[in-house]
Amino acid sequence: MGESARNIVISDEGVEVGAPKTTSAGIPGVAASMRYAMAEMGPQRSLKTLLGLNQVHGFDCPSCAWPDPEPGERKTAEFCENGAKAVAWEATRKRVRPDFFAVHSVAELRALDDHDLEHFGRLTDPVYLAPGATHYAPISWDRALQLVADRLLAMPDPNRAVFYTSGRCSNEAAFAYQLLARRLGTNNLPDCSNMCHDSSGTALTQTIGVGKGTVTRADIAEHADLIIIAGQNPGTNHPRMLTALEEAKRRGAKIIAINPLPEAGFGEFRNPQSPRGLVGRGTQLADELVPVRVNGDLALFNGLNKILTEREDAAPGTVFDHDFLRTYCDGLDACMTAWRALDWARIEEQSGLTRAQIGAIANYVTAADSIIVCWAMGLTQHKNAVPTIREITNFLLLRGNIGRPGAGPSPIRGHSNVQGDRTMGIWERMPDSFLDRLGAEFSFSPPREIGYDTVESIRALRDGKVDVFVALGGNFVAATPDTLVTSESMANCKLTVHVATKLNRSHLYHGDEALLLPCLGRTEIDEQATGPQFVTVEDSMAMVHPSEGKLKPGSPNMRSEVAIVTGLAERLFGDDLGWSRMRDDYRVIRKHIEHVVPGFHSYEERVTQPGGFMLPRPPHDSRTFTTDNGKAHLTVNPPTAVEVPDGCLLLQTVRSHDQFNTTVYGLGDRYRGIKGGRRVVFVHADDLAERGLADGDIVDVINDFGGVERRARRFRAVAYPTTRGCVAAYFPEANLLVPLDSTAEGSNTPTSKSVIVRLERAGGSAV
Ligand SMILES: Nc1nc2c(c(=O)[nH]1)N[C@H]1C(S)=C(S)[C@@H](COP(=O)(O)OP(=O)(O)OC[C@H]3O[C@@H](n4cnc5c(=O)[nH]c(N)nc54)[C@H](O)[C@@H]3O)O[C@H]1N2
Ligand SMILES: Nc1nc2c(c(=O)[nH]1)N[C@H]1C(S)=C(S)[C@@H](COP(=O)(O)OP(=O)(O)OC[C@H]3O[C@@H](n4cnc5c(=O)[nH]c(N)nc54)[C@H](O)[C@@H]3O)O[C@H]1N2
Ligand SMILES: [Mo]
Repeated sequence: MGESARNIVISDEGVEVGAPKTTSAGIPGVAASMRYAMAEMGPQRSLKTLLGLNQVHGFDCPSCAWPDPEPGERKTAEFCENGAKAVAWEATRKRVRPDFFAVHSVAELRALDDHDLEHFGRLTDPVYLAPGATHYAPISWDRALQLVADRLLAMPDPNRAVFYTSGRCSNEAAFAYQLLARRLGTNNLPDCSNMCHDSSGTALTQTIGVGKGTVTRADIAEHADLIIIAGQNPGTNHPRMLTALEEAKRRGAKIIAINPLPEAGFGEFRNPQSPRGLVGRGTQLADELVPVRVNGDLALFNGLNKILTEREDAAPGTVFDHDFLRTYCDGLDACMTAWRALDWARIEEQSGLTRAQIGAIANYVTAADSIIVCWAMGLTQHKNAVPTIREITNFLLLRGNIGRPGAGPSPIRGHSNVQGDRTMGIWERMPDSFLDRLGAEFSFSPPREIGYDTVESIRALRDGKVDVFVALGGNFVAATPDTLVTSESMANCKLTVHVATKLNRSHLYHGDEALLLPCLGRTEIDEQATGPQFVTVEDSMAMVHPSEGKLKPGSPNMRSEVAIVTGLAERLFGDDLGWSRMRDDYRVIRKHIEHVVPGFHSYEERVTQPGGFMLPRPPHDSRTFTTDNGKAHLTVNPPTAVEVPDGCLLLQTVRSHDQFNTTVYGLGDRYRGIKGGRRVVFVHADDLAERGLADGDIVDVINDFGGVERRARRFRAVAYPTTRGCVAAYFPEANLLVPLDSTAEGSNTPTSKSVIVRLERAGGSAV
């Protein structure tokens, strides 16, 4: 559809709807990032900040986990539109000082939306909400940390504390934080990963022995013949990936996007880093856009593997890599038997695709020597997410697409250091080998009982089993499912504590007492007793590198995450594990990491080399599979799909182009043609018509899981080219529809991409 084909319509709710875009980046992208930077930071600060972004001696972008190019190949402006927004958002000159809280009560702030809350600016000083108080009030760091320690020590059982982490914190802060929790005696370390790539970690560990992807940026840009991108919207969420895809296209690689939405990032890409991209024609990225039904990927990959099996049966030795399968894998026979027996009618129904459409993908597959499959939340947030990703592993193993250039599984991570936080031990179920080494390094006995993940934490909060809730970043209340349940449950705590850069909804749903502790962000200089410190992070491709802020801290009273965590630990335990030395000199923490975490030998030396170093990933490095028997496992994953009752639709919750998770930069979604509002639901025109609805109608979106009505009110229906029967709305506005008790089997990730809903015309009559 051309951009002028649909008139701009302003709905009752103030949303303007235009046509979805078919091109990405280019001048509009540059203009959008500059507008943000100037508004938040002004000209000089913008220049200084943006030019330090993702450079060898600069700081790591706080946005996504996409890797940087090799040191010599980085551009002066090595950032994307959305990275620039993330940086501007953090480096803003706006401040939330204690007098702000004197004026605005918690109740008053609750009435504001997520965009407004963060827009007030950076938190500057610790503030405390006393029992029964209506306003946060200033408190000294000393009293604040002592109060947290007192409440933690007063608990009858360490498991009555929950320590949440969001994926932005550094390796050093994460390591100190998990050490504090375990020294206290609990593994209650839920994190954003529980809602994100846990299904990937689970499936990959089961099949190839390591819960991470096995490819590098160069594999995508320089080596792969075919790149399949399933359930990921890189144009918005990993924009620098488009540059790597462009490089791949220009040397002749093929790209297939599997997605119920025709995302702009798969169309023509105008690279903002090259003159050609700014003025001339761009590069068409996707060769095929496969409009899968939401949650249809397990059926789709089963169908694909079935076709490959049939072609192998017809001409033995021509399709599968038998040498590889014999040497490195087991489970092939059972899989082939299962694939041969599959029924096409069922695959077509579940995937929403015809046999011919899946056959067309198979043609690309057999023509490609090396294949990478990339994926993100479109695959991980479903009930059958783990088997879906196992089936993708099957698909790759069949043709030996792992552990060689240009081939392998590539879960594309979300938060910039979410992968590193896991490596550092932020996990409710770290293996005994890690706990043994941690105990030996610090001469204590870490707890062994599995802790709460995110969903279990909410249940425990709801059931009154948590006294103290601490969050190192993130926005627990807004990011998690069943918002109404979660927000109410927080009131069951005695104390809630948030270490944060900016005000958000979670700070307003609190326990009997609450604390907000303002921390430094990535962009800022972190000065400790031994001088300025850098921190380290791990990207999606397991590259570990330093990050060093360049800006003067936003307030003299902000502290680094490491200083806050170690400061709390000292008040809890005295200086028993050398907490003060860790705070004074982060090299001390890195030395401990070197002793405890595999792959970090000579950490200090290697991480300060330009570009950092790559962590070992045995399948990538040497086709070694650290499973129970040393083989990569092919597994039988019978196709399943969510059954949608008559009249209902399957809702997926997505990110707009103008947000980072619950951080809402602006009320638009340029690529999908939305301006000035976020309460929209994207529905196929025929699905609207079938319900007697039309584009522009205002509807309630309702989920009835477990016999409980969850109603998201007054969304503007947008007629959109999504797959029939599938609808989309934005996260976090739609989170109140995501049932807490609907989670992925094997990973317990909330099923944020398969919510069964019905639409009702707002104000009453059912449709
Ligand atoms: N600018 C920006 N960057 C970000 C983030 C952000 O919010 N803003 N968030 C970060 C984080 S934490 C993460 S985890 C990543 C998320 O990155 P993405 O996973 O790209 O994020 P989503 O917006 O959830 O997009 C999901 C995509 O999957 C598709 N999809 C939905 N259901 C299905 C399905 O059943 N099958 C298939 N094949 N596709 C489906 C949707 O149409 C959409 O294109 O991005 C990271 N980067
Ligand atoms: N319905 C639905 N729900 C989802 C998803 C979905 O696709 N659909 N996606 C899920 C996914 S993939 C994820 S990762 C989670 C995200 O869940 P979270 O990680 O909990 O949420 P964020 O929105 O990323 O957190 C934003 C807050 O982090 C704080 N912050 C920012 N920078 C820093 C910093 O440097 N240090 C500290 N201490 N704090 C900082 C700010 O106060 C900001 O308000 O949400 C999940 N929820
Ligand atoms: Mo994520």
